[in-house]
Amino acid sequence: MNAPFQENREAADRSPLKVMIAAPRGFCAGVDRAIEIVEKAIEKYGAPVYVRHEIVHNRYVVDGLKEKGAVFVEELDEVPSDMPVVFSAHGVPKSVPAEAERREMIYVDATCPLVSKVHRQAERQIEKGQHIVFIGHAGHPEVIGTMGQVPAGQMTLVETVDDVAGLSFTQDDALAFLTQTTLSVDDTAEIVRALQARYPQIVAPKAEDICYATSNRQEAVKAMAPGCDLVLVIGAPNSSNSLRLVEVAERLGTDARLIQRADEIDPDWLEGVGTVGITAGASAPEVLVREVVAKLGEWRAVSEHKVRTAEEKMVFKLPRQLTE
Ligand code: 10D
Ligand code: SF4
Repeated sequence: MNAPFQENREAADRSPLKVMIAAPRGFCAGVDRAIEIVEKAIEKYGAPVYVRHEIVHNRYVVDGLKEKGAVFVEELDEVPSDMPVVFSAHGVPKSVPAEAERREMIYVDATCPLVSKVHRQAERQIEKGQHIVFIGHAGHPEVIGTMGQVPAGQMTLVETVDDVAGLSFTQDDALAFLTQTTLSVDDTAEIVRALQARYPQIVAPKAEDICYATSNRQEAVKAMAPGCDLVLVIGAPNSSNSLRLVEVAERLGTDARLIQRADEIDPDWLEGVGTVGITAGASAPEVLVREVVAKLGEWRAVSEHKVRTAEEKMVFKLPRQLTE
């Protein structure tokens, strides 16, 4: 059989696959800004520029910046004092910039302004004498960063409704709550309800701490998943907002898989599947979405459809030290 004939036959055999693509998806304004900060820091100071923690939770992004001259480390003590360092978008405890100042280092803070907003609220609540109940996932860098804005013992972490039941505050205690920016909107609402039921005096944040990007991406999956047999979420296993997108789809009864790259898709997942939904976490670049669609197109006759639930126009300014 000659090669062109075989190609035509394979194309004819490929059964149709409807590919729904959620919007908004992928990069948020805080991630765009953080990546640009690293690029601009390399331009300004020259390579290498150190970055404390993955700038955002995405291996493709991190590898791309490594090629441009970024060196990723987990802790500041891994950075030589005469080298510039960028703090990741997730934020850092106060002790980190304090240590950089003590060592007279050049540092650039890429903490997302929406995470910094939560940091400032935490400071204000402590000034008012309120103990903070913080809703978040233990061990996540944003949680470590936010809890590190206040003196030890002044913020208590809760992860679940059960944790709220285990709190030993009374209704006479001055309490306030704050949250991580990348939580499940629905789970958080339940935890907040439990807190308010036990502690009616608890002070809520001025505005929702879960950010616009997190809630928009969850909303889009809610609109898309019920019409899909399978949802693919492009994101890393350590990406909180991406993991939440998998949960949203699963709770609607749709199978969902977290993948970092197209080569992780097992063709068996597509058995009996007529419609696949695709979304991407806030740290996953669009090029990876196109890679996934192209991979599906190798196996099936793909038709693409958008499911848009919101428009996003948010842009954050770069720190002045990189624009002057
Ligand atoms: O794990 P995550 O969702 O907090 O971070 P990721 O780097 O995946 O996405 C960007 C979100 C940030 C920096 C936290 F707001
Ligand atoms: Fe900022 Fe939200 Fe993006 Fe996090 S997910 S970097 S809080 S915009």
